[in-house]
Amino acid sequence: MSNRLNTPNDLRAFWMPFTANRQFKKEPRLFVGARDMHYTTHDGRQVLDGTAGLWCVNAGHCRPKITEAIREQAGELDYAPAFQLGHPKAFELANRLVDIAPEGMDHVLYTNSGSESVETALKVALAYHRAKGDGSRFRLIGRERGYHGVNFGGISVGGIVANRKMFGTLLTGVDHMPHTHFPDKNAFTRGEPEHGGDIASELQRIITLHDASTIAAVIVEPVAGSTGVLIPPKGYLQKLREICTQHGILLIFDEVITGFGRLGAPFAAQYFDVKPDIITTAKGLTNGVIPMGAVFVTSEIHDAFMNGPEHLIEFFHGYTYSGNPIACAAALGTLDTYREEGLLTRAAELASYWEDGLHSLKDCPNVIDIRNVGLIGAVELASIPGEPTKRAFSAFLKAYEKGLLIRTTGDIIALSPPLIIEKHHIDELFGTLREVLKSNI
Ligand code: PXG
Repeated sequence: MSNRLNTPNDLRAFWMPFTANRQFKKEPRLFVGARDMHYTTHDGRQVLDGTAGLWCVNAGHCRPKITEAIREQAGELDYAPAFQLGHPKAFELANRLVDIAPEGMDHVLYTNSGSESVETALKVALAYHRAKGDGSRFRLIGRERGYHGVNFGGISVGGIVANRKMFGTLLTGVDHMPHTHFPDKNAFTRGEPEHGGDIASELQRIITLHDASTIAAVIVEPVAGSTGVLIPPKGYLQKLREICTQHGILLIFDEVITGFGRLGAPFAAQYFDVKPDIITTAKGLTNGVIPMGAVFVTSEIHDAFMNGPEHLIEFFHGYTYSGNPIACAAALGTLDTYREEGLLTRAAELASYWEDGLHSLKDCPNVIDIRNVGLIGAVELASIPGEPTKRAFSAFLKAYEKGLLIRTTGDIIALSPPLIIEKHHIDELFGTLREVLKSNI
């Protein structure tokens, strides 16, 4: 016992998520502070945040409005039961969210993460058809290389093999569309690729196979993030929308990374001008500071549940922490910060500068593709033969040593800085990344 109490910094007990635990614990990388665009490491170095934490710290770190909102709320109302009771900020926040959402997305359900937002959206979709008396629509369609969190619904509709293969049979009644990555034709495209929009017609093939009357919803990330940044080819999302509409299938946009200004509009639905029926969010909702997600649905979906005796619960779903007061306060502080600093559209102003900086890396060794949209960028590297992921992971470690935080997935480097980034940070980021890529990785 005394041994335990005496070892507060022993790293063994914490089994870290999505981490090479043994490598990490040999050479730990700990952050002990953060402000605006930078982290402070445990050995006292400043690290430029090229990834907004994990795509979530859109307003930058330790922003005063958010910190203060949390502090005040914690002293005023710490928790209110989420079921059959409420508190004012949950309603205020929902109204504020609906105001910035695509027109017609008029209702919000709260969750605690992106994964929970996805489960919630899939359940809403299934229950919606059933509430309308169309209960034969039980199938869910996802996409190869899709990432929709780590819970069972999400990994079932998701298409990242490593996240699925260990976990048994998953949900039944799920099918997948092909992914949209065509490196032979689209490598080094700036923005939306020309080639590949037609692949959306594969959805029609799947519908023909199963019959539309069995399909509840299609879920896609408008820009696939976790798999290594795949930008939708021109016309692709529009075509998915048309096909879903034609067959009475709900279209869910998983905007956990694209939501809250990442592309230069509040949501990707607005950026691409394609309106889904349901939008899932999390991350940027609270600037990553407190776990929280939100699922937006149309009035048509919401209203389909609002029938039967009024004392009965309309939808049997929710979480103890749905609309937690401190999370709501953090989200309101975040929305205030976004509004005051114009952050939900700032990526649009910086996108071309960002794009030029990113594509200037084209001549670096082992770079086989570069992709971008809004304030998202990806640099794909040739794998070391027989050792996939190693080159990008070495780049991650080198960048960290040189004071830059990047993310890697497979042999792809993904970048998604806080939306407060300035041009001189962009210069520094790509300057450091150039040095990393030119070193012997
Ligand atoms: N949907 C999408 C589209 C996501 O990107 C989730 C759901 C799940 O969210 P939670 O909050 O349950 O983690 C995500 C999460 C990366 C990376 O580096 C991406 C995510 C999480 C961590 C790292 O690509 N996306």
